[in-house]
Amino acid sequence: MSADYFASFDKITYAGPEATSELSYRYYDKDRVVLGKRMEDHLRFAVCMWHTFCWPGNDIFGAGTFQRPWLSGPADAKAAASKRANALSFVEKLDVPFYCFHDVDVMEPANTAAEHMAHLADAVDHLEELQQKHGRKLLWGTANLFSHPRFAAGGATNPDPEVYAFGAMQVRGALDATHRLGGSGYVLWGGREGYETLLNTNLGRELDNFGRFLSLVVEHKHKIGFKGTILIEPKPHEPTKHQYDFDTATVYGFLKRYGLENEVKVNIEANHATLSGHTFEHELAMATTLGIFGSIDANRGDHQNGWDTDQFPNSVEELTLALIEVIRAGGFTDGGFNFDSKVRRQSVDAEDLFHGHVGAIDVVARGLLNAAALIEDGRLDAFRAERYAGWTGELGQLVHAPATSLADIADLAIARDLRPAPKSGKQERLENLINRFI
Ligand code: XUL
Ligand code: CO
Repeated sequence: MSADYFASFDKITYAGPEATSELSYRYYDKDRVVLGKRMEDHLRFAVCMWHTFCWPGNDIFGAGTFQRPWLSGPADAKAAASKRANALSFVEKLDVPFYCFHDVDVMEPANTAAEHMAHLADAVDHLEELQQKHGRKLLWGTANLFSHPRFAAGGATNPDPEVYAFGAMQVRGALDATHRLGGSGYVLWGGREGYETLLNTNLGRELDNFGRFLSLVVEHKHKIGFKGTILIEPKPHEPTKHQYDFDTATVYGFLKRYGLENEVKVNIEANHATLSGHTFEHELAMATTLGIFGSIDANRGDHQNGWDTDQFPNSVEELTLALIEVIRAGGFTDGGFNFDSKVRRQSVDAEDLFHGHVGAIDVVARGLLNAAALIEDGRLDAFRAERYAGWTGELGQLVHAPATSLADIADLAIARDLRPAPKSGKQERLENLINRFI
């Protein structure tokens, strides 16, 4: 087995919609300018370490199915280095700019806090070299406070302050590493920050501990001069039954309560959005409206399954609707599209990793082109503006005038004998309009 697992693959290039090769981009043309910005700068694609390089293809009924050389031997320093080298080589082959990692994804496993810091430091030295060698960058880093048995009852919401302190050590290490590697952001996904049963849970204590944890992370970020964004990734449940970061609106309430709404933004994952009973575009629109839109984990769920299947995105419609919201948000500042997606357990070939990513990159790029065309067409935005036009008129202004009371508005409705007629929301017309651009 060659040291470079991806040696037999060529770099993926743009070949247009009529391309004959299955491993070419048909829509992602990184230098093409869309709405005044290069596609690469709009979309800021990232490959994730965990699903693509760390997951062996196991599930709860069976062992790993993937033959990745760095996963087949003992989990030692050599295996960790091979994994990192192959990961960065893969990102270069895809010709996308970024990757993302958890501390434990990139380092040799550790048994103690001191060993954790030492092994992470080795990994960061190597990643720094690899970033140079392959010309790739870090979109965001994070710490895994959910896999090790010590975190079964949470990290920042664990009833035991010693586990909290261990988690703080990991986050300090991962944030410092992200800063040193020039990362654009730092993510906290609280997979086990929640509870299983109220019978053993002190909700108020856990929320206060979690708020304190996040405040300490923000304080540390400023102390070390990290200019990137701190991001919370909402998810309603799985693995925990009730997760505190349920969705964007819940996270906003939490940030407000602890005075962090101007310091922390959200990393929105498509499959988490649908698990919380929302659409992907709802979560994006809510984050933009609340001023906390940061970054995206791109993937999709399965219409029949109620769990986080993390499949590669492949719906042009879903991505078109999502990209409309990203454009309305003014695009990313330091966020990007991280593929928090994994190939299926039967997709055992190295080539499957390319098919997954190439298709997903193209579907997002197509979403961008469609959304830009819809916005340039203007009919969608014009209808929405027209629907709310009354609010720029006399009555709308009166409602918002500070001196106006509820009684004033009620009296006006009586005095003017208001008999407002229902108006069509034109949903079917707008749905048809979207479909004409897909
Ligand atoms: C889990 C998930 C994580 C975070 C990073 O559902 O999305 O991979 O993105 O911890
Ligand atoms: Co994610």
